[in-house]
Amino acid sequence: MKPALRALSPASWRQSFSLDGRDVARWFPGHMAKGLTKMRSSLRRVDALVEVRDARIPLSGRNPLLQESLGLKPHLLVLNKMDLAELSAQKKIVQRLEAEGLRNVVFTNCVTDENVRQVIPMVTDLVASSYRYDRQEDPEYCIMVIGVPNVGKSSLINSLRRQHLCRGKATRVGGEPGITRAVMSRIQVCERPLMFLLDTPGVLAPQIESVETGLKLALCGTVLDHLVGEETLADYLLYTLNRHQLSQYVRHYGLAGACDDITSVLKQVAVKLGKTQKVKVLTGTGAVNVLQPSYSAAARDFLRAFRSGLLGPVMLDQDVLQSCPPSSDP
Ligand SMILES: Nc1nc2c(ncn2[C@@H]2O[C@H](COP(=O)(O)OP(=O)(O)OP(=O)(O)O)[C@@H](O)[C@H]2O)c(=O)[nH]1
Ligand SMILES: [Mg+2]
Repeated sequence: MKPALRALSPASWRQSFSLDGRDVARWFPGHMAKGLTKMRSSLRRVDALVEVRDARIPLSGRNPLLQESLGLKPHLLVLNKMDLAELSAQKKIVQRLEAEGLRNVVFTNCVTDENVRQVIPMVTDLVASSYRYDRQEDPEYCIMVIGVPNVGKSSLINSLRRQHLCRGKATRVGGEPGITRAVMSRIQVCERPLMFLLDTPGVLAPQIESVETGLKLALCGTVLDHLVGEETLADYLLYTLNRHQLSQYVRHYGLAGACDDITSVLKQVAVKLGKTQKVKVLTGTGAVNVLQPSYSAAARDFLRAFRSGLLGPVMLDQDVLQSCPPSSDP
């Protein structure tokens, strides 16, 4: 009988992910530092900040640097990509954010525009309650959209324009981090009230808090995959799915069972998808080409399937949430 997968029992699965030797510092490209300097200098012109985070990492997806240098303005937190997030602990997430001083939070999906209509009323209320002077004298709102790369900042701007102006795209969107490279000019998103948004490039902190936080950020596509290594990232994804008992990947790829060994999983995925590569092998009679599974192509497919929601919704910050002190609420 062919052993399709080294199907280990969950009891023998990894309890932690081996992180040694990974240099998270290299994941911070230079253009981000420039973006941050430009954002600081544009800060005077803005009435409030809209911070966008990936709803799958509502806590680890923060950039402490942004809060430190831009945190003096009224602040709305948009937890975007809610369609990809497992939100059964939504109340706990909101409580935890409140404890960090983030009281204005909205969950959105900028592809389907879900909850996006709540953003402008929340921003106007926030501005009205934060400034002493009468806004009637200053009918324009200028808001800066901030966040780590690839969380949907530009998508939010486009979604707001669809909702309030019935107009199309004003700013470029893409599946990779680093699509927006410069602090853009003001983009109108609403007529009444007259509101302009400044799109900004995604900025990661040069020192990511821990390698695990770095891997979560990478899984959500905030750094280029090759900087981390596609197979490493696929391994962290497998470890995460198994730890959260999410076995949709087994059905998606028609595997024999859940497994904690990335080499076995990628081999099966490559064979199922027909992703093979020619490799020269030296034999006694000379070199011959043999077809081998392409582990890197399988890793890319595994990551793509996860990021497009095909492996089911996840909450990557479950560990951080579980480490919360119990709520004092009844
Ligand atoms: N599933 C899902 N995908 C989304 C959502 N919002 C945005 N995206 C996708 O996420 C990717 C990144 O979106 P962008 O709007 O370019 O993100 P950004 O934050 O502006 O990225 P940078 O400019 O690179 O910092 C794109 O492929 C979007 O289509 C959402 O709510 N759900
Ligand atoms: Mg952008």
